[in-house]
Amino acid sequence: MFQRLRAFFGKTSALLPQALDTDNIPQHIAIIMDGNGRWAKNRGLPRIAGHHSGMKTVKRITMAADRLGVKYLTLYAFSTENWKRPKAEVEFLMKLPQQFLSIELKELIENNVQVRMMGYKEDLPSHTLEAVEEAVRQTAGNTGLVLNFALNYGSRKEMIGAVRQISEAVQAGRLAPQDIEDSHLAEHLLSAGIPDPDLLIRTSGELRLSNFMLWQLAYSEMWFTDVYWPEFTEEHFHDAVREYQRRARRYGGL
Ligand code: V07
Repeated sequence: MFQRLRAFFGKTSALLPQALDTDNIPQHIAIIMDGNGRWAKNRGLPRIAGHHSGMKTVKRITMAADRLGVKYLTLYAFSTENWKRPKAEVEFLMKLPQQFLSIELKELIENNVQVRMMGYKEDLPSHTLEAVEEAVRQTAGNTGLVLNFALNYGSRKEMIGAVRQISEAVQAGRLAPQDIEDSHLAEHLLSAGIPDPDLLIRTSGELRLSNFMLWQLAYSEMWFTDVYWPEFTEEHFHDAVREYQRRARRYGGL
C-alpha cells in the first residue's frame, strides 16, 4: 500500500515511511520491554495490569519479527534484580510464562517458532519452569524464528559464571591464561550458540542497559523510544528496523 502511495506522491514524501529493505533485516533483535508499570499507573490501574497488557505486546511483536524474517528475538522478561519487587507482583509475573504459553504456544508451533529460555532456572517456581521447559521441548525441532526469553537473567552473574568456568580450565592446566580469547567467554555465556544482537530496542524512555547482555551488545545498534511497552506496535518496531538500516547504509558509505 505504501509502495503504491509512494509511486504517486514521489519517493521523498515526508508523510510516508520509507520502505524497509528486506535484504538488510537484523538477524537478532533484543528488547528491554520497559514501561508496563508506568503505563498502568498513568491509567489508574495496578502495575500487574500493565504486565498483563505487556504480554499482549509480546505476541504482537513476535509475529511482526517473524513476518520480517528476523531469526532471533530476545525479550528481557525478568531480571535477577526483579526479585526485589513486592512479593505479590513477583508472584503475578511468575504466572505470566504459563499464561502466555497456554494461549499462544499452539500458534507459535503453527508458525514454526522455536522457544528458548536464557536465565537461571534454579530460582524459578516449578510451575513457571515446567511451563517454559515444556514449550522449549515442544518447539525444539522448529526451524523458524527463535523466541528467546531472558527470564531470571542478569549479565554480570552470567559473566562471573563464564569467568569461573574458564578459571577451572586454567587451574586444571587445560588452558593457558594468555590463550583466553573472546570466543572462550562467549562459549560460556547463557547465549552460547546465539549470535550477538544486531539491534537493541528499549521502550519507555530509559537510556540504560540495566544488566542486560553487556558482553553481547558490544557492537549492537541501540534504539530507544519513549513509548511504553504495552503501546509498542508493529509500526514502532518497523521504525527501529528502518533506523537500523539507515545507520547501516551510512557506515557502508564511508
Ligand atoms: C512477562 C510481559 C511482557 C512485559 C515485561 C514484563 C511482564 C511473556 C513472558 C514469557 C516468558 C517465558 C516464556 C513465555 C512467556 C513473560 C514474565 C513477564 C516473567 F517461555 N511476557 N512475560 N514472563 N511480562
